[in-house]
Amino acid sequence: MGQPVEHTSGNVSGGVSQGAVQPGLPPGQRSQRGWPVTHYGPVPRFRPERWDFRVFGATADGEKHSWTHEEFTTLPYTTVVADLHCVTRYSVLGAEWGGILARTILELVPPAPEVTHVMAWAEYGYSANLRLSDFASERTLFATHKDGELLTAEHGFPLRLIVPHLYGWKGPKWVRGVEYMTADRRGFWEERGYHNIGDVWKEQRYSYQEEPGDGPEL
Ligand SMILES: Nc1nc2c(c(=O)[nH]1)N[C@H]1C(S)=C(S)[C@@H](COP(=O)(O)O)O[C@H]1N2
Ligand SMILES: [Mo]
Repeated sequence: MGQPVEHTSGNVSGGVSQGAVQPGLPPGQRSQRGWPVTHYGPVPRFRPERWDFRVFGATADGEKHSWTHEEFTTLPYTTVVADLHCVTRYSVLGAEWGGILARTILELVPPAPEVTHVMAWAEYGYSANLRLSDFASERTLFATHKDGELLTAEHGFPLRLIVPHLYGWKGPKWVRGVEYMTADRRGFWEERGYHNIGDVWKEQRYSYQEEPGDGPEL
């Protein structure tokens, strides 16, 4: 097998807008009309009776917690307006995401004091590591909706993570859980050449840009 690559398909007919960089666009990004679909691998089928959302690892009480789909969707619903920035340089601007704040999960299942990072886990073993501070951002959201409508399967239904200030790969679609970690560990793309932190405003795209302390040895 060769190196995996991000694959974008569908809904790209609007094309990339030309002209001046819009204010508010992170460096090296251009505005994309429509909403492309970008991921590696197949779209999983949602089976509500088998779906759960798990929080595990270094929880404060040492216990794992899980919600059924029905339970999870009764958690408090919030909206966050945020752009989606793919490291392949397109940005989808002004989306209104609806769902459950990551902070709500942290309140319901507090991490142990020594937790520094989390791993967001999705179907088929896709994963993305985040600093606890990025996960705990007041704008980090487990989204069920975009612009008032349920997510479609290819965009992550029933649940995806949105971390507005990090590149899109840090937000797993079809997310199924969070692991609390007491040390950093690389996720799927972070092991395959993408930056361990992935801040869009610092343009942290690739692992070769990492500085000492940005991530575990590759
Ligand atoms: N499970 C999973 N989630 C994923 C990916 C993936 O390959 N698998 N790709 C990420 C990348 S690189 C981007 S840019 C966004 C794209 O989201 P979209 O397809 O809804 O636009 O999803 C992210 N979430
Ligand atoms: Mo991406």
